[in-house]
Amino acid sequence: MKKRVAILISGRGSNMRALIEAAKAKDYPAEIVLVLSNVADAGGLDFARTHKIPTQVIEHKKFPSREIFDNAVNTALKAANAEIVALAGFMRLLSPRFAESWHGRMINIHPSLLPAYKGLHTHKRALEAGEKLHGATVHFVTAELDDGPVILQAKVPVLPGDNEDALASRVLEQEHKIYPEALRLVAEGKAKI
Ligand code: NHR
Ligand code: GAR
Repeated sequence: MKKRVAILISGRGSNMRALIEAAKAKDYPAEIVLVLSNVADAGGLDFARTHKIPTQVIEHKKFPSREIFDNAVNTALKAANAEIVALAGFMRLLSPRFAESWHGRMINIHPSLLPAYKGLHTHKRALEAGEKLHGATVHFVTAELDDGPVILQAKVPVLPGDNEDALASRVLEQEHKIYPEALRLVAEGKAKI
């Protein structure tokens, strides 16, 4: 049986697209059953709709607190019978309670070589620090930001003359390779906490 996966997005959704494309393969161990966005006009929603994947918008700004927003997201995930949650450019911190209730079953892709550069603006900070090596990490999500066990990483060089955009697109290309691979490992039970 394929594992039922929900993807959470906030924007463009190129990593979501990579997961949807990978999941089309007959032998892929996961199926995408829901794409949920906290932003109503997230670009990724259109792609999901075109591919006949159920979508849902839950706007965080319509909720009085982070916890109440998280509860609404959790209710949607349960209604879709999701077994695994994949954050793909999802830009809202999740409350500890939510993170704990999906412990070992929620993963994220983060654009740095964790534990370096947790949080936001990773490419800018790596450039400012003069790093020679940068990359992306797929990790299990825990209550602590960008702190859960690492599943896969990809390294890319920082090249002379790089700006944020050039570096981001070099990293993104690798993200699209490692995220589907990492989800496969989790769905097969080969990567676990
Ligand atoms: N939630 C938990 N509990 N643990 C993690 O490791 C999480 C998480 C939620 C999202 C993705 C993460 C990233 O890979 C992620 C990991 C958003 C923020 C943030 O500060 C930080 C990290 C990540 C995602 N968001 C602001 C907030 O107040 C809003 C920023 C904005 O809207 O632009 O939630 O980088
Ligand atoms: C990706 O680079 C992802 O790693 C990063 O945002 C981009 C989303 O692109 N995620 C974060 O910074 C999480 N805070 P996408 O929407 O095209 O997948």
